[in-house]
Amino acid sequence: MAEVKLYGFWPSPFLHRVIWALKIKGVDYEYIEEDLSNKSEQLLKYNPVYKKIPVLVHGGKPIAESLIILEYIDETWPENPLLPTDPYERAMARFWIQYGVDKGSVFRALFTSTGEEEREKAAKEFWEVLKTIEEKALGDKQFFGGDTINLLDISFGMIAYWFKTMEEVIGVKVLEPKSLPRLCQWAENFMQVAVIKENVPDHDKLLAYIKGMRNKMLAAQPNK
Ligand SMILES: N[C@@H](CCC(=O)N[C@@H](CS)C(=O)NCC(=O)O)C(=O)O
Repeated sequence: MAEVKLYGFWPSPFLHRVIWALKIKGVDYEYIEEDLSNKSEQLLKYNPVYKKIPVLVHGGKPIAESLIILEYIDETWPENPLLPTDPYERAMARFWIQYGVDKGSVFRALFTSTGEEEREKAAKEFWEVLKTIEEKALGDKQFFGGDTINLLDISFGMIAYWFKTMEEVIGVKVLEPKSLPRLCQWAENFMQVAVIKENVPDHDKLLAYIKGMRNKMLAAQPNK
């Protein structure tokens, strides 16, 4: 039995976070692709509460929720630390990670927005979230972690590729150099890190997947 197993679904930005962390730490693992329309018995057994991927199984013990998995990885394999060692810096990184979680609904509102007026309103609200992140969390740093990526970069990583692909699907541009210059530069820096660029899905495949996903979400909302 492999010591570390990872259950995932290829387009999931939550999965990619975990893959990046395992690669940064140099941890070998077995990857198991899930069919989310027909979840395996193992997934239901390992994540009976949410029944979602990603799930990391270490020595037979399952851990669910990507951000919890990231902290587990960081504590279990201390080389190349992902969270700052200074308690205050660590608290600040966690504050911003939580901010990203709290603003998930603003992202979802943009993703499912239809009609110009609704889309513009949702785009403005999401822009405000990104501006706050740019000004208050990133500042003039190359990465949220300073000179190298840390757990906050990993948790915001989906902005740099998933969100940009989603912009193409819905026909909106929020992450623009003119209004978010430092965050755009960060997205570029982030995507140049070898472990990140080598572990994101193919752009066209992801684009097609996000298109289909959005259509399904809209079909499930009869008022859209
Ligand atoms: N908060 C979770 C979100 C995970 C999540 O939403 N996973 C999706 C795939 S992207 C999933 O497994 N969906 C299956 C379902 O909802 O039935 C995390 O950070 O791990």
